[in-house]
Amino acid sequence: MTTNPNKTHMNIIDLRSDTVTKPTPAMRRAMAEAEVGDDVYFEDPTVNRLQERAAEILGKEAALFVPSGTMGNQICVRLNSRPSTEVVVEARSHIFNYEMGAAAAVSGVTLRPVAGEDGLLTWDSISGAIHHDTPYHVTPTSFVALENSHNMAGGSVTPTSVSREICERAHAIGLRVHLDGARIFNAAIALDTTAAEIARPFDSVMFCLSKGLGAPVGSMIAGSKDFIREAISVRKMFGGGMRQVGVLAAAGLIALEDSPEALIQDHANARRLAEGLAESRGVKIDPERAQTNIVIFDVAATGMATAQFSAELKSRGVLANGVNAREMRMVTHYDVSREQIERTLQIVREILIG
Ligand code: TLP
Repeated sequence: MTTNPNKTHMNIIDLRSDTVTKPTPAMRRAMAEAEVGDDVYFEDPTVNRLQERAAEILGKEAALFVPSGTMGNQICVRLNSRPSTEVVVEARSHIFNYEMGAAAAVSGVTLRPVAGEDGLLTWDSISGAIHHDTPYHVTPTSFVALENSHNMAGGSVTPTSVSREICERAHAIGLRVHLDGARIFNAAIALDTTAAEIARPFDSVMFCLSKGLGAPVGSMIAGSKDFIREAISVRKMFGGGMRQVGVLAAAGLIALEDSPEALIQDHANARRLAEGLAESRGVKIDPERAQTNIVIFDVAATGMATAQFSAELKSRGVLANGVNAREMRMVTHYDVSREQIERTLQIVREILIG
């Protein structure tokens, strides 16, 4: 990847999310020069290329460019379910907590959360929550959704053997399985495997171009040809049919080719951050749990709630949010350097001493 000018001009250290990354110079050039057409007529060559490449990388028959991860997940919820059924999800998952109740509002389904240790679901932990062959008055399960890496469980990863077992056992009773793989490339690095290997047993997969991969906008969904054909209609219904959107797909193509490898550095930075935080007075975190680019740590023993901790950081030029009253989240990404990680740790120490 080329040198990133975004980094050098920033005084603010923005650890709120990997969604804050700005497009690289190569992305901006590709966007300016993108060949475009009306994508609702399937005439945007750059979008078509992005979709083909995403399908290839994920090892699926087809893929579709969508405006956001939320829309991607919700198109999959719609297609994998029918109204008056339940979807089994992890208790801290994005679909359950951060998609504005969309599954109920737009697909007429309820969500059945199951809490997994470190966000990890196993067949044993979910099988009791699955309603299959139950009396008619029990809400039937339509499908299962996993999240890998798991955002609010601190970027934890589900081993491929565990997700494979869930998919196999679910398929055996006629249930589909969706993967919210917003950060599937981070998961692939942590698991020392490929995104295709993670995606293989799933019926539908969503991943984001606009998080660690650094594209300004967009996510992809991938699955069988039939699934994606139907997804095109649902995307249109949700208002996600876009026109000369090759200008965005061009950045997405660069993100797909150039960025996955650079995530290794984000993971090393997250681990360093977690180790430094573990040595800070009153902060609770097991650095071993920082498996990818997300660091969640407990500040309750510092005597500060997260709102105050965030405010103290902000007044010293570091942006990070609380996920609740006691846990903070810091996310490493392309626009944060190792020096900025060290500076963040120094600032945390200052706050805790002061
Ligand atoms: N995550 C955002 C916030 O919404 C929490 C973030 O800053 O991490 N799945 C997962 C696992 C996600 O983390 C996110 C975004 C999405 C789906 C939704 O993607 P967008 O924001 O593109 O709708």
